Amino acid sequence: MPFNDAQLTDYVDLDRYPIHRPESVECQSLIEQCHEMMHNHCICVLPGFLRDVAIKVLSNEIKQLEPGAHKIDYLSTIYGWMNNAGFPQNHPRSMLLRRNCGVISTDQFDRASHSVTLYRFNELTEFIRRLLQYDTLYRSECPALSIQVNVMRQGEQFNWHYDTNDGVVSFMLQNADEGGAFEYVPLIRSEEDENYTGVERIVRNLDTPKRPHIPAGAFTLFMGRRSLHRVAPVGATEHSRQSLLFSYDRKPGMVFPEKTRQRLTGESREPYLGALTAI
Ligand SMILES: O=C(O)CCC(=O)C(=O)O
Ligand SMILES: [Fe+2]
Repeated sequence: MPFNDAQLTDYVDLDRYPIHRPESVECQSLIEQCHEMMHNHCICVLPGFLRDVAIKVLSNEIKQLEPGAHKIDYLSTIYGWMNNAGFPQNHPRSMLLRRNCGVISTDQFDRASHSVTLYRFNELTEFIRRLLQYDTLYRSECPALSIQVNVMRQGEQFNWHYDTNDGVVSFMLQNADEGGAFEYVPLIRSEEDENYTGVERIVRNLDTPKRPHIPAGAFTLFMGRRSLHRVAPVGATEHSRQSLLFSYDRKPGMVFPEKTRQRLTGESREPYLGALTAI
């Protein structure tokens, strides 16, 4: 596939997912199905979204960058946006869970890379805007995290947490041979009720989370603000698990907070106790 002059059709299976014709009956029905998935499951998985050749070039490009990935490894609260001081030792607000993972940040990609090229297709942004039913949607302009790749090898995990933004878009590029499943519990919390009992039962393996099948090449849109989720520990595997994450916002020029950038690309082994917790 040529680097210059790349077309959307080189990456996305437009016969199956005609996102280039958003007003067409076919695309309207696709969007409707996606809304239904979001409504019923808080996640929309579109298998076969990327063409096989695109999976290959994206995955290879990321493999080249893997040796330079930021290595994060620290214990983190589930409740990163809150002040978690003063809770009893065994309470979910006091739990610290391991997050060890490789992260490739936006600045590590060549401007002409396949990952950047895919991110910059306006048709993709517009499709996601329609899925989220926002009036406007812009690609993030964060120099570090607008495009983020999680690369995970044996023994690595991205433990239970909530996202602080809604509607994270990811492309699974490579699954691990064993482990590394994306697991989640839809709408386990609300703004009124944290449901600590439910959270504790999940973290202590007393309840079973959902484990959607997400094959390589799938497009995923996930609502993670109220749905507890994790990437389970990766088992024995020849290849790393690679997931490519794209960020958007309703307003132009979105940049992630410095704290988020530090925690995802920095070297600190300090536990993350929460944004508002005095250390
Ligand atoms: O790598 C993934 O599949 C998702 C990880 C995740 O939940 C996150 O980065 O917030
Ligand atoms: Fe997440």
